[in-house]
Amino acid sequence: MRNERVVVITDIHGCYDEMRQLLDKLSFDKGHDRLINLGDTIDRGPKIYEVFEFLRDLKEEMGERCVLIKGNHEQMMLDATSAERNRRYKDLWYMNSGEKTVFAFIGHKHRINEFREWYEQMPYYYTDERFICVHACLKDEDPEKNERETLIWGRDTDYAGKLVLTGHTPYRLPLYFCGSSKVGEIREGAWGRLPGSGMIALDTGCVFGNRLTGMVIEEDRFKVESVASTVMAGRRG
Ligand SMILES: [Mn+2]
Repeated sequence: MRNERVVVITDIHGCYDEMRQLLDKLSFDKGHDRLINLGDTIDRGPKIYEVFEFLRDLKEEMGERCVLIKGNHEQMMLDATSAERNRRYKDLWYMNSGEKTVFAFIGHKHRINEFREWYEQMPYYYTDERFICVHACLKDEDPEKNERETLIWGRDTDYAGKLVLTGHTPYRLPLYFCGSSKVGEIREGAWGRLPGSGMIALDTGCVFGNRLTGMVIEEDRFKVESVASTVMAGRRG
């Protein structure tokens, strides 16, 4: 759709209040905009269940205009709660704050296992004419030509293919990478022209006490905004 605004958020990790504040700051309109979340909705933060409920209801209302991409944390949860219940997967998830998610759901009289299918349906990437969205990174600009590990866990920054929007690796500020030598900070609150190639990294470590950052795209222009975290600084990883 030609005039559809695209709103991109990432790495919410249970930071419900900051997510709501950021969506307001980006003038998010669920009746008309497209919302893309780049994954990692669960684990670590204070209001994991509230984030789930909010995004589930939005997806219900918005349908295809709400794109919820899978991050490594959703993947770890799905692996840990699958029928095989592999001990190694459970250990990996719990080492990455999985218990916090388990207890957040129990605190609301639910088990996260009830919603496995909802999380399972999340795609690994989303492609638009202008950009690609993925949780962690791409090596090849064709998402299908990447290993799943790259899509959800990768930390490469030397990508120079078609523009990709990512989260996963927290930086102090939103950054633009292109190839092995180019890196620059993205200034907030100002409209800029959408680059054709490279990588825009939007995770600014809200759950670690820094900021939650999002982006709005209109035609070939974009703007980045952020809100302060209310989480006390903690362990990184
Ligand atoms: Mn991640």
